[in-house]
Amino acid sequence: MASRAVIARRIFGRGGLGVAGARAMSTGWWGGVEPAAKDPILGVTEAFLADPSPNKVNVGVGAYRDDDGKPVVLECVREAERRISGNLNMEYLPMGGSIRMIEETLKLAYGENSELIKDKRIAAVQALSGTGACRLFADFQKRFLPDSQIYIPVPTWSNHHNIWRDAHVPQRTFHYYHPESKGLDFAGLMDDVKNAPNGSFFLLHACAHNPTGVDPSEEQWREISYQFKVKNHFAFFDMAYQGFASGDPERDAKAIRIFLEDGHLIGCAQSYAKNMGLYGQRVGCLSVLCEDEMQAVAVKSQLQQIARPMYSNPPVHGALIVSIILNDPDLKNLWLKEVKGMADRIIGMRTALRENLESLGSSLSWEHITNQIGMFCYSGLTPEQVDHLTNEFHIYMTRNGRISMAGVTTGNVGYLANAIHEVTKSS
Ligand code: PLA
Repeated sequence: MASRAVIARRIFGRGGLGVAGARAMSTGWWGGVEPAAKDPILGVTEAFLADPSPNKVNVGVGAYRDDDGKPVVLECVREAERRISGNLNMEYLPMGGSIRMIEETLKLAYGENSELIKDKRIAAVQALSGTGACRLFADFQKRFLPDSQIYIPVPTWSNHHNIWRDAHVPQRTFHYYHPESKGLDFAGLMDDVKNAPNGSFFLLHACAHNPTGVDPSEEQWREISYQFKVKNHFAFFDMAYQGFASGDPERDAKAIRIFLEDGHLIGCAQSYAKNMGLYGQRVGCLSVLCEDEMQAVAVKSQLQQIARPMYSNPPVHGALIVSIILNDPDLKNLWLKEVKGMADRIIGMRTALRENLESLGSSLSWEHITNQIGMFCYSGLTPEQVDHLTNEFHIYMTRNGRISMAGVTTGNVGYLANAIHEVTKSS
């Protein structure tokens, strides 16, 4: 057998590897790489897929299923695909993505007749879905305001922490959820807003907060916006579930509209993963509202420059689907109907889960299941109870007790309720 040195000479020539190369070779190139921790959300899907049990239930990741538990391609998307078929130009999009898609996407967040859009005050680029939009913003924040921090709600979508960590933006937290009341900790939130240094960055969930399903009321949003004005804070809205809170995307943009009425300069991440079911197409948008058109041109050019060395330009197919749907009034109406259909099925499952638990004689209160909104139920189950559900009943959810209501169906709700009752009845 050839020695490692001989192999190295064969691969790297007479000079061999040099000192650094030899050291790397002696430990293997990646000898220092430890396995990464499992992702708290996507790791649940991996575990679910590996489980051979026929009874298994996945209420981990927030991916909508129909009442048979099947993934859904919306009718409006199918029609858009039919129209694309055969005509698709697969050339690169510009660095900033599809202009037509962005125009329609901004209307959803800022309003159909927004003056801000007409005045071209919004710097917007197509992003790799909501995650990519958040990451692009975090990198932009670091590049142009390197000393700034970001305030993140407790709890939040776990990936928010990773995103701002990898962008090297220091993180602070603010109070959001009250575990006893299973509602909003409004007093704690307002205190944190008041006590943060003037001009701080805050990450806000525009609607259908993940994981808690608890949103501020309209009145509370007005107070938050007012206090942001007093403190000159910057609001960055992550809007990953527009349409899933109320069934109506327009109503779900209310928090953003309140901030706009009050004259804030906001940032916004939008995603079509959930509300158009385009999960794997990775289509979304990052927008930054600027003081005037000139500033918006500059900001957009910088966002594009951040994108260029990372992925050059965003994918074309999903953007085309969105443009076709939103530019055709009939298809747009069909989309709105389908979003409402998804939201309504989830609301129905909230009622069913609660009723099932109550009819099993659970002495605990399950009112929060129907009070919470959006895709998730923040059940209050402990990590140990979740482990119990997974190990004994093959029910998969994140260890923070979040149940993706989008995965609950008429067929599995009884089984789920019974298992939850079993693991909670002694508590
Ligand atoms: N922001 C929030 C608050 C989210 O919940 C999610 C997705 C995203 C952004 C990003 O979605 P996108 O990049 O696919 O547009 N959250 C999911 C999936 C649905 C995930 O963790 O990636 C979840 O199960 O929480």
